[in-house]
Amino acid sequence: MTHDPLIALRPWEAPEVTSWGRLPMNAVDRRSGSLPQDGDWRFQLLSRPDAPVGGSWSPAPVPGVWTMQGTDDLPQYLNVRMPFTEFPPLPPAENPTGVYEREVDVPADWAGRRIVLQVGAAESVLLVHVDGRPVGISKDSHLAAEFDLTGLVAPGSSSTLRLTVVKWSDASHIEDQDQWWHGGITRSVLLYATDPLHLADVTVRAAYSGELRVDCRVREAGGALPEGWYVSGDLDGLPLTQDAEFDRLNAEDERVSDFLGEARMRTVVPDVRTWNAETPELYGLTVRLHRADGTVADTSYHRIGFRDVEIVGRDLLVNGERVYIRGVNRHDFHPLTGRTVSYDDMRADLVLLKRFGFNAIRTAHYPNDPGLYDLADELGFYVVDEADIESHDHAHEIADDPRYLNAFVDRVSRMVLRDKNHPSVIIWSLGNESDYGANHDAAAGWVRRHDPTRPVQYEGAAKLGWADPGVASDIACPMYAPLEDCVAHALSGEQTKPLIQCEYSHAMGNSNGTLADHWAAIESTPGLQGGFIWEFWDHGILQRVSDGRPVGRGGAGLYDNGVAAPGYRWAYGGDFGERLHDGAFIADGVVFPDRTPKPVMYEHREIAAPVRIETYRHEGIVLGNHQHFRGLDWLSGTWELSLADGRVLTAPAELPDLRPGQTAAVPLPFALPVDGGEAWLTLRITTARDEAWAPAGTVVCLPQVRLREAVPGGSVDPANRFSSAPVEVDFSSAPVQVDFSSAPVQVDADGLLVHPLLTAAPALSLWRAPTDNDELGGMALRWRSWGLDALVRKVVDVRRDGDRVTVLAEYAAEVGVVRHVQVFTPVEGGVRIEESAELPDALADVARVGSVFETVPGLDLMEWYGPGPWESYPDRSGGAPVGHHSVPVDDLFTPYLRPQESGGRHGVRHFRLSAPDATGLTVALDEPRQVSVTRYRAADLSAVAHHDQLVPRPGCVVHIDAAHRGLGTASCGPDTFPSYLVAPGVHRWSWALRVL
Ligand code: IPT
Repeated sequence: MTHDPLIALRPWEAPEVTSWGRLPMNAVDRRSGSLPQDGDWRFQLLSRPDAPVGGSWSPAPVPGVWTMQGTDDLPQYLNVRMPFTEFPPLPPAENPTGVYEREVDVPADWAGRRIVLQVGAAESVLLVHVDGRPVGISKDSHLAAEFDLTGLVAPGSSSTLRLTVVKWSDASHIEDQDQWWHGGITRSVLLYATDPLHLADVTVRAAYSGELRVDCRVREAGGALPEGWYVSGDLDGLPLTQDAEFDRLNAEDERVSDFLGEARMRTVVPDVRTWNAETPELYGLTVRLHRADGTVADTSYHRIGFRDVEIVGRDLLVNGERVYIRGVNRHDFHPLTGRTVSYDDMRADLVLLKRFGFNAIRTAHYPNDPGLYDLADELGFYVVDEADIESHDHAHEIADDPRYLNAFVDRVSRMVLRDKNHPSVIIWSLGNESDYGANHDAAAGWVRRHDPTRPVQYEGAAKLGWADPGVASDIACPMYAPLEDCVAHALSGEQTKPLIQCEYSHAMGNSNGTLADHWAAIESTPGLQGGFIWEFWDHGILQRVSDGRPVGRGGAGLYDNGVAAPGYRWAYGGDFGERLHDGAFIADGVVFPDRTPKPVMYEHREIAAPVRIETYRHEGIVLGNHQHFRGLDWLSGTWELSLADGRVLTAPAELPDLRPGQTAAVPLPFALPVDGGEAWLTLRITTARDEAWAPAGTVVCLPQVRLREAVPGGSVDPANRFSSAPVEVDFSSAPVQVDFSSAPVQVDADGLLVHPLLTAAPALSLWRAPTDNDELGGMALRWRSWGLDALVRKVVDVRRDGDRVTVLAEYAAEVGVVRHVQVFTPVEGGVRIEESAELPDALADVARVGSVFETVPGLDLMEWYGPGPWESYPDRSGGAPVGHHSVPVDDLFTPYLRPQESGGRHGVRHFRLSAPDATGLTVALDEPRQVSVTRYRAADLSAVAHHDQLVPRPGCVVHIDAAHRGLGTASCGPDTFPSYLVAPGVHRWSWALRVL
C-alpha cells in the first residue's frame, strides 16, 4: 500500500480531478530569465502507475516521447478506436508510466522569491514530486502546468524533481484524436522565480480602431492593488497610463478585496498599423508592475496586433472585410521526435504554408506549441485555436457525462487564458468529434463570458443543423460536406452563419481532386468563405527497416525530397507491430513527413493567387487584385509567352497600382507571333522584396491565359496532324495472313508492335494502382472484382492493308468484353497509332482507358509541352502552367507513402524521352492527354506497402490515356465529380511514335 497521496488517489481514473496544486493558466511569458530544465533526465518506464520505482535508470531527453526513445513501448496509430477496451473513465491496468528525475540547483539569489515549475506538456497525467514530497497533478496533454515550489525547494541548494507521466487515463478518452499515441514530456520544462507579488496575468484588447486596453492581475485574484503599487506600460515607446477611473470604481466596490490587485491601462494609438494575415503588423507591449517606491517588481512582454473579428449576417469579418479562409489543419508533428517540435521546425511549417498561399490554421485538435501562435502572429495566419477534447470512440456517452464536465470547461478555459492575447487567434474551437452535449454548452458559456471578442465554433453542433448550430457554434463548420450541399445551403435563404468547413479535401496519398472546383464555388457564392484542408502533415515516422525501431533524433539527413534513405522508411499504422491500427490513414497531409510539398500545394498556390488574369481582351490583359488588404506593390512580375513550337518570349511586367478587389487592363507585352501554334501567356509573380516568409524573388503565383488555341491540323509538327475520323474497321471478313518481315511497320504474329526502343508493345490499360481514395472509396474493390488489374489480351485479328496494319484484340473482364483496335501506319521516322476501345456499359467508372508500353533503359529525361512541371490529374491540374518542361524520369514519380498511382501529367500535347546522347523517342498526341512515365507498372505499385519494397525497372513504363479518372477525396469525404469519371462506350485516341 503506497503512502504517496498522488498515487493513492489514483487520479488516472478520476475524470473529476483535472488538477491538484496547479496554478491558474495565464498569458505571461516566463521563458526569459528562467532556468531551462531541458536535456537528459533519469528515466525509467514502469508497467503501471502504482508499480514501485526502483528499477534501473537510463537517460531520456526532455522534451521527448519515450515511444521514440528506445523503450519497448512503441508508437501506435489509431483513428477513432481506443487502444484499449475499458470504458470511460477507466484506463487499462497495464499502463506504461514514465518516471523522470533530476537534481536542480536552485540559485541562491532566488531567496525570498516565489519559485515556479512549468512543465510545457505531458501526456496524459502528470504527477509532480519534489524531494519525495507531493506537489501536484495535471491533466490535458497539450497545455502547460505550473506549480508553486516556494518553500519546497531551498535557494542555494539542490532538490530532486520527479515528474511521473502516466500514459493512459480517464483523460485519454477525451484525447482520442486521429494520430499516433505516445507517452512522454513533449514540451520544455523550466523553473522561474518572481516577486511574491507579481503579474499573474495580462489581458490585452487591441482593436482595429487603435484602442488598447490592458488588464493586469497581481497574484491570482482580483481587487485593488496594494497601497501605493501601480502598473505602467509602453507600446513601442508610447507610454500607457493606469486607468484612474477603473481604480476608483475598484476602490469603491465593497465586494472587491483590497488584498490582491488588478489594474487597467488604456490608450488610443494614433494612425495605428492594423494586423491582418496579409500585413501582420505587430507592436511590442511592455507591462510593468511597480512597488510603492517605484521599483519594478515584475515585467511582462507581449507582441500585440490591432484587429477586429466579428460576424455580421452570415459573414465572418476581419477588420470589416469578408476574408477567405484558405486554411489547413495542423498537428504538432515531427518524423524524428513525434509530438515534440522545435521553434525552427514550426517556423519552417508556417513559412512553407505562406509560400503556398495558405492564410489560416486550425490547431487540430488541441492547443499547439506556444511558439506556433507567436509565429502565426508574426507571419500572418488566422488561427482557429482548438481545445484538447476529442472523445470520438465514446463521444455520445461523454458529451453529457457530468464527471467530464470539469475537464471540458478546464481545457477550453485554459486554452483561452493562454492564447487570448494573440491577434492571430480569431476563433475558439471547443474541440473535435465529441458528439454534442451539455458539456460543450458549459464550455461555450465560459468562453462567451470571458472573451466576447471572438466567435466560438464547434463542428459537432452542426448536428442541430447548419442554419442554427446553437450556443456552441457561431459558425457552420461541417467536415467533408459535399460541395453541392454547401452551395445549396448558401442559396437556400436559410443561412444564418458563415459556412467555413473545419475539414475538407482529405490529402491522403494522391488526392485533393476538385479543390479548384471548390474554390470556384466558394469565390462565386456569397455565404461560402473557405475551409481547412485535412491536413498539413503525412505523419510518417522515420523507421529503420532492419529492426522496426523509430530512428529518433539521430535521423536528420536520412531523408530527402519526401523519400527515406535506403534501409529506412516512413512508418505508418501497423509498422510498429501494433495489434490494432488504422494503417496509412495517418499519411494524409499536403506535405511529406520531411515537409516536402506534395503536388497539390502548387495547385493551392495558384488557387490562392493574390493577383490574377481575369480576362484577355483585344485591349489587353485584365489583371485583378484578389487580396483583402494589400496592394500589388510587394510583387513583381515577368511575362512569359510559351509557343507550342518551343519558342519562349519573356518581358518584364509592370504591375498596375490596384487596391484589393480592383481590376485594370494592361497592354499585351508582345506582338503575338503569327506562327508557332498554341500560345500561352504566363505572368510569373514573385516577391519584389524580402518578406518575413520569403526572400525577394520567391514565386508567389503563375497566372496564365491561352492567347491562341492549337489550330486543328495546323500544328507545326506534321506527325501531330490527325484525321478526326473514327477508327472504323470491318473485321467481318476472314483473317488475312500477313507477312511482317519487310514492312515499314513491324507487327508480330500476336499483333504487337515491334520497335527497337520498346521492350513492351503498346497495349490497352484500364487500371491504375489504386490510390488511397480508390481503395477507401470502394472503387479499387470493384475494379479488382471486374478483373481489370489482370486483364489478359487476346488477339483476334491482324491484317495488313498496304502500309497500314490493323489489330483487333479483346480483353475479357468479368462483366463484359472490351474490344481494342489499333491501326499502325508509318509516318516520317516512326509510326502513327490510332486506337479505339469499346467498354461495355457494365464497365462504368474505370480508372483509365489508354495505352501502356515500356521502353529500353537509358531514356532518362522526359520533356513535354503541356501543364507542368508538377504532377497533375484531370481534377487537380490548376497549378501547373502550360509550357515546355523537362524533368528526369526518376523525378516524375511522387513518392506517396503507400505506393499508388503517381507521376501523371495532365494535358500533355507532345513529349520526348531521351538518353544523354540525345537518342530516344518522341510521342505526339492527337489532343492533350493524361501521360505518365515512371519506373513502375501499376501492378508493381499495388503489390507493396512501402517504397523500400519497390524495385525500379531499368526502362520507362509509359501510359497515354484517352481518359483518366479524377482523384477526388473519397478516402474521407466526397468522391470526384461525375464530369471527371471515365464513361463506358467508345474511346478513341491516336499518337505518333518516332525515333529521335
Ligand atoms: C476526421 C477527423 O476530425 C480528423 O482528425 C481526421 O480523422 C480526418 O477526419 C480524417 O483523416 S474523422 C472522420 C471519421 C470524419
